[in-house]
Amino acid sequence: LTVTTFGESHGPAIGCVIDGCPPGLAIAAADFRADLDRRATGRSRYTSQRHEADEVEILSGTYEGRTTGTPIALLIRNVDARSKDYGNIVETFRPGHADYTYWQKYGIRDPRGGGRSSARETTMRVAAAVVAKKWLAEKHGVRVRGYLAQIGELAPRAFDWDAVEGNPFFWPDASMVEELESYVNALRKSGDSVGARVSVVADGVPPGWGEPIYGKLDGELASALMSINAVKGVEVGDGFACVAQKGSEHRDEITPQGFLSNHAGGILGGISTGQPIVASIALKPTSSILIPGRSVNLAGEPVDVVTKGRHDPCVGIRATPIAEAMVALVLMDQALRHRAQCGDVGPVTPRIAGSAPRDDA
Ligand code: EPS
Repeated sequence: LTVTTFGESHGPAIGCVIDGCPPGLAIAAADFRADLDRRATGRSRYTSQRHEADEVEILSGTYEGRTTGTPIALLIRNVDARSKDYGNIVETFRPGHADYTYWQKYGIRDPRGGGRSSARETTMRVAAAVVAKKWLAEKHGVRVRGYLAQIGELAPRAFDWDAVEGNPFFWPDASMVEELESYVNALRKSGDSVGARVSVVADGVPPGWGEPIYGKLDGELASALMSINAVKGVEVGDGFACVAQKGSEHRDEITPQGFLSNHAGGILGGISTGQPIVASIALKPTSSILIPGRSVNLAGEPVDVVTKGRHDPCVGIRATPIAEAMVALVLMDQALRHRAQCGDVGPVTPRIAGSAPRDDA
C-alpha cells in the first residue's frame, strides 16, 4: 500500500492517492465524515478557528461504490484560507517552524500558512486511513483507536475508552474534562502553547504481521508516526520506560492461558504477537504563539516574531485521529505484505490464548 498526499494549506485543494488497496471494498464519500470531523479545525473552542468543510471528493479507484484495485484519488478543496492573517512571514523565519529548513533546502517556499509543512496536510492522512481502517476491520476484525494520554503536566487519573469520544480532547477520564477546559483556556489567554502525548492501540492484529529485519512492524510504525507534524518522540509498548526496568519485569511471560503482560506493545522481533499493538507519540508545543521570539529575516537581521492567526494552543488535541491514521496505514500495508509472502502458511501451533487469532484460523 502506498499513500502520497499533495497540496498546501492555502492552495486551492489538498489530496491524496492510495495505491494498492484490494478491490471490492465499499467506500462512499460519507465514510470520511466522522474521522475528518474528529481531526478538523474549528470544531471546538480549543483548536484553531479555521473553518474547513473537509468534504471529500472521490476522483478515482471506485466503481458503483466499491474499490476497483486501481489508485484511489481523494480531493478536498480548501475553503477558508486567509493568508493575510499571517503577517510578513515571507520575510522572516518563524522559530520552531520549517520556514528556515525549507528555505535552505529549496531556495523557494510557499509561506502562506506554512504551505506544505502545515498540519493541514494531515487531513489527507486521516482520509486515506478511513480506507485502511475499513479494510482492516472488515478483513481482519482489527480496530485502531487512540486517546490523548497527556497534555502539559496533566495526565488522566482514570481510564475509560467510552469517555474518549465524549469530549473534544479525546481524554479517557471524563472527571477531568472541566479541568482540561480551564487549562487550555488559560493557556490560550497566556498566548503560549504546550506539548502532548497521544497513544494508539490496535486490537485484533493477528500474530505474524511485520518483517524480521528490514520493515520491522515497530520500525515502520516509528517512521510513520514520526512523519506527523510536530512529533518529536515515538514509543512502542513501554518505550523509554524500559530504561528503568529489569528483564524479569519487562519480558512478557507466556502461559498456556495467554501472555501475562504486554510491555512489548504487541511486537517481538519486528513481528506482531497477536496482543494489542500499542504506540505513543510526543508532540511538541505549537510554535505559532503570541509570545515574541527572536529570529532573523531574509537579510539575516535580528527580528522579534509574534505569530498571530488561527492556531492551536496544543496541536496534540487534534492529533489522536492522525496517529490512529498512521498506525492503520502501516497495519494495512503489513497485512498485505504478510499475505503476499506467507499467505499459504498453514496453522502453526501452539496458539497463545487470549491473543488475536492467526489470519488462517
Ligand atoms: C496550522 C496553522 C493553521 C491551522 C492549520 C495548521 O492554519 P492556517 O495557517 O491556515 O491558519 O488552522 O490546520 C489546518 C488548517 C488543518 O486543517 O489542520 C499549522 O501551522 O500547522
